[in-house]
Amino acid sequence: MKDTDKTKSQQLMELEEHYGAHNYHPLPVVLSRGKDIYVWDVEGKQYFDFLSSYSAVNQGHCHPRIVKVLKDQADRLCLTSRAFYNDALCEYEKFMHEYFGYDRVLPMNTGAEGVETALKLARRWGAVKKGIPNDRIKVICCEGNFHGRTVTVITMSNDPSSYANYGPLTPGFIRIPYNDTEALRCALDEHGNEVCAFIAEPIQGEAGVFVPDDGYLKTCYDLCHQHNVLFIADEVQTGIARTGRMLCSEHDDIRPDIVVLGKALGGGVLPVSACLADDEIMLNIRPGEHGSTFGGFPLAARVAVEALKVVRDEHLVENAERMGEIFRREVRKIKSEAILEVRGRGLLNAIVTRPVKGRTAWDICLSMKDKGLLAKPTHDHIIRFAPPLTITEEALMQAIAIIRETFEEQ
Ligand code: IF1
Repeated sequence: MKDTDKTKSQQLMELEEHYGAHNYHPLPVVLSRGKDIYVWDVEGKQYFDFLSSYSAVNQGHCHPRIVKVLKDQADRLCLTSRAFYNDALCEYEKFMHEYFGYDRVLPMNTGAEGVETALKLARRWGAVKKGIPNDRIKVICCEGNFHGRTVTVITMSNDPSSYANYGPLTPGFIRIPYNDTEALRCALDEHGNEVCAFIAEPIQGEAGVFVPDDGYLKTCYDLCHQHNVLFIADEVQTGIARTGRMLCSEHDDIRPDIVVLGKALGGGVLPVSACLADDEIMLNIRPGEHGSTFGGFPLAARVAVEALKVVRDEHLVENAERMGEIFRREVRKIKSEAILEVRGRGLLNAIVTRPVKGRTAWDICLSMKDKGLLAKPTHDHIIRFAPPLTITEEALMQAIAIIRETFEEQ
């Protein structure tokens, strides 16, 4: 086909095919604009964004307050490194202390860096505070986890597409079933003296929005503290109001020893991540023992403060809770053999599907795309639905109509 016969989208997708690494298989849509809950492709077609860049766009695309702060700071001071102080980071650190109630924040950039930082904070605490011999320190993690894609982090994964054929992995991890408190109890009874931390997602996102039993996190938290083990909550995807609480851990009324934040902390415009912890954990890493060129840089510091102010000022926690209840109530009414289960909390939801007449979750997502809604399957048969938390009930009902039409057109 001659280029002149191809759409702009087709021409652009071919560029990625020829010049980009093939580490993704995107849905065949080329986006060029975003505003609040909507994105537009290069042909000008409008879509509901029901992925929110995996919960990094909780405040909506190109939020005017966040973009303004980004632009203003970009005209003033972008980057200093941590070799010097700057007026943005100091104020961000105080803001994070007051907003989340932890003594301190350690600023990083990506979620994986945040998780790596949490592991280093926990291992360091295990060595210097708990007195675990350095080469014996263990971390307990959960089957079905997704914590990022660095080599140590993929060591925790039991998904071969995450860890296979990347050479030797990192020692010091014990993996147990998720949502199984007896498995944690046994692991702690056997290895507790050498365990510095237990790490878990309060809801497993990539596993397909796997919501654990009520009380699971609380029981794990109590078991950890009975064995002098830190509880690390990976809130990169579930945090920042996504599940109808500022932190998903709040559903079980626990205060994790280390919280990892990412994604929406950057307001959908920059990679911003962070670890929150109190002095007893945070101050074991001394100057020069951990860091990052961009971690907490002035742009990120200002954007993150505004991103969190928007969550508070626009009551996104409450909206996520209320819209999520409407989503699950309405989608559960859809009559389709393809729907096995509808699950989630707040506006982190998923439909577990089964093929009917050979129609896969991917086919369903392609059909929703044609009708103006973007979502993507995880693990082949589970479709995640996670719109920006700014969505109104009217827009939600329009989106649900697309989902209903797509499933009922079987
Ligand atoms: C991809 C999904 C995957 C995360 C949790 C840490 C990180 C993530 C709970 C790392 C990142 C992203 C990564 C992206 C797709 C998406 C994802 F779970 F959200 F669907 F992969 F599993 N902890 N999740 O969810 O944060 O380093 O990416 O900033 O890698 O394909 P990051």
